[in-house]
Amino acid sequence: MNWKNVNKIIGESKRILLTSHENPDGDGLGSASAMYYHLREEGIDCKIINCSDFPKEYDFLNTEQIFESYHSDKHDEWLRTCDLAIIFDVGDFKRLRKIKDVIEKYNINTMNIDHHPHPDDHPFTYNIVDVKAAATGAMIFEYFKQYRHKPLTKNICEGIYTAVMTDTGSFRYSNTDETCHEIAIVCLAAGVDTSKIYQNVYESKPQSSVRLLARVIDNVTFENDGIFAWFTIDKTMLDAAGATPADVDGFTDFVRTIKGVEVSAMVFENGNETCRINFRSKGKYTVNDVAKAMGGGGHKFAAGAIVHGNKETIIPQVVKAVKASLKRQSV
Ligand SMILES: [Mn+2]
Repeated sequence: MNWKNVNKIIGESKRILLTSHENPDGDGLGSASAMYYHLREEGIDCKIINCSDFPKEYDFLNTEQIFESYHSDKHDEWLRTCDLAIIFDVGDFKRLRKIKDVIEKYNINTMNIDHHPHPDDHPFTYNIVDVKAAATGAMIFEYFKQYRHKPLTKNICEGIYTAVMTDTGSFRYSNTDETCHEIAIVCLAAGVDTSKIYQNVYESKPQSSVRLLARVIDNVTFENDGIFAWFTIDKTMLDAAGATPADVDGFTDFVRTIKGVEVSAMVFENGNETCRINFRSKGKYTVNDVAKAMGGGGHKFAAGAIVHGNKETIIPQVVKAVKASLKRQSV
């Protein structure tokens, strides 16, 4: 990883936009806040501006109101004179939505820091990708280790810890490596309240989400002797539970925890002729090939796609594609 180059480019920039994908997760938000506090100390004018609203469960990262949601009236003047946009954890440039448009409009140089795979013909000025990293936050940690001359502050560590904790399912998933635990040690030493972060992220589920999960659990379908489990959610189920689309986060991970299940899938029909599909694997079978074939992408064991069509047409396609993929990988 060429962090020397990254450091040079950052050092030459005076005004830097930090951003992450729509509906940002702990990795995107934590990486951005860690970098924000670092750059602010370095005297660089920076802002975190995302295309989505800030998710409440991460409020502990936003005590200084450092996260902003994009509004052209409020931000265009500042963005017009940006030297650099650092993009965290994006997977696909399109997932920046309005931020992508404004980056293109003002011709801002882009630095993609990510652990998702990207094609060789990626659209970024600088593409810093490490698919082996458990989280984008672990890459930021590596950069600081090599090029930050002062110890990591508590603010910086809270971001990095959140990134690594959420992308490893609290240090449980198969991507959890030595670096993740090394990061945990450094963060604990810096005074991060790890249990507070855990409670904020994982023990603050809205009742609506749990009511929806109850309906999901009742409707899991098992295929291939229980190796593959899938479920569907539609607008009617969402409304009956008083839930929002954000409430489905983590459901596919949950179904994967069932004994014998190697691959889980969700088909979420959101009422507008599109379905969001999520795939999760315990680690024996890859799932990003299927996601990619459907126009999406992701990691080997956690991937997804957004597909046009209603659930009646999409479900058979998903089931068929996963079964074919399992068969291919079993030989
Ligand atoms: Mn990530």
